[in-house]
Amino acid sequence: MMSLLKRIFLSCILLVFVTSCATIEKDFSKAEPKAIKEWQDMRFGMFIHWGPVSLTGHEIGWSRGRETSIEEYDQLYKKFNPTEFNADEWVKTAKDAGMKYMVLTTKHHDGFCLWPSKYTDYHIGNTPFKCDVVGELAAACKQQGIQFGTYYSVCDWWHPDYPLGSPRGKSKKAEHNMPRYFEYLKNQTKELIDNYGPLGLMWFDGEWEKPWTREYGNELYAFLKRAQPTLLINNRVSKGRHGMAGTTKQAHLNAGDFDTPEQRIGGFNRERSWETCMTICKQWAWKPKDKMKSKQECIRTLLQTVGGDGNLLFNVGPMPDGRIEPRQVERLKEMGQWLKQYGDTVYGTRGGPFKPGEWGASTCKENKIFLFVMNWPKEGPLRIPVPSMKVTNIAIKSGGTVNVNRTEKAIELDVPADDRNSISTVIELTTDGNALQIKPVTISKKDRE
Ligand code: FHN
Repeated sequence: MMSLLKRIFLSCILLVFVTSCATIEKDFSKAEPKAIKEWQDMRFGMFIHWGPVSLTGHEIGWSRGRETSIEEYDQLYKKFNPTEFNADEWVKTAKDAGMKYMVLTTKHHDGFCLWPSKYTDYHIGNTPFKCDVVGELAAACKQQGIQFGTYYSVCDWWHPDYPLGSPRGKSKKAEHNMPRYFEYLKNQTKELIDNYGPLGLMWFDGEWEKPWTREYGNELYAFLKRAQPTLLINNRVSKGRHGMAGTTKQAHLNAGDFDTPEQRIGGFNRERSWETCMTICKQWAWKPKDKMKSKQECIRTLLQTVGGDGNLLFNVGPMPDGRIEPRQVERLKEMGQWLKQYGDTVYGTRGGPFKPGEWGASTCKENKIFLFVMNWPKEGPLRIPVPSMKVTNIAIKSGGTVNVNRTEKAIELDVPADDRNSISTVIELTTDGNALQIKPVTISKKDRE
């Protein structure tokens, strides 16, 4: 009798253990659906890479021990006095661009903190400027209705406890203590939530180096989600990121709520949230006379990204005096003007059903499909495959006329040359159902010829 009871008791314990493991396993790719939906609907955010390194015009983190000696780099903060910094201005620039959220490098690979952290002296409070940049930006975002997020680098080439140093994380530090560094990292990230939260998202980076493990990443993810359940955390918190493609391998094992393709537009994917991060110039941090993307390239990058069902995190690198370069502000304003006219084709939409390609891209919302035609066939109309839902109306949103011819297999669209928009001709299809139900299709080259 006793052995039977004992067996039943033990099997109950085993069942509870297995279930709880399964539950813990399941949490890793879990973000609050409402938080992810609201973030996806925003579609467009500002990335900001800034710190004392802007005094040199070289790349943040990477130039430490390369273009700038480690000794010199680590003393830059003593000269950092960006008196033109105005958080309200930065947030206004983001809003004028049509951006709905912002992510600031609170600590990059160089270890310098843009907030007066109580866990280190290497922070903005010990510069001539003293101002709590993170705090002022968080407050300005709240006041102007922009969601605030923080970038935090897992690798820290300055901190004595993190095992690797500059240049490029190649040098080993004599004395290091990774468990103690992990505590420092947890304390700082919790400090960011406690002092400036609730945050929209926490954007981790620098996860690729050996000292960081999947276990650290998954523990950190769970720790921060307990601190703020609505927080979104990118896939670079753990070890699943596949290089610059930014996609997650083994999502059930690697924590992270969204993928992070870098300096490229991610592939069409409605199954897993993703966000392309890209520079408006070439360098992440400010560089004098850096090459800046044209208006057409900036807007098309946004449309190709949202057409693939992704968000775009578009980066500026403010100058050492605290201003965002006027020419970058102007470029962002041009994006905002386009979004003022066509924002309803971007915000709150989903990518597809016509997948992005050489021709252009498309988005959809309820019974509307928006086509962004960027390259017309050399001759004849653009042929789009007849979607698996009736198209009840076709109209051009970007002015002029659109000539429509329907065949059994295709809807042929043609717009007179004078009515074609050099950035994107916008055409609206109305369907007799929810366009999101239409199976995504590719517009192949032969469709276009
Ligand atoms: O090394 C960083 C780089 O400086 C920059 O912060 C980008 C932004 O996504 N991330 C890393 C490179 O993948």
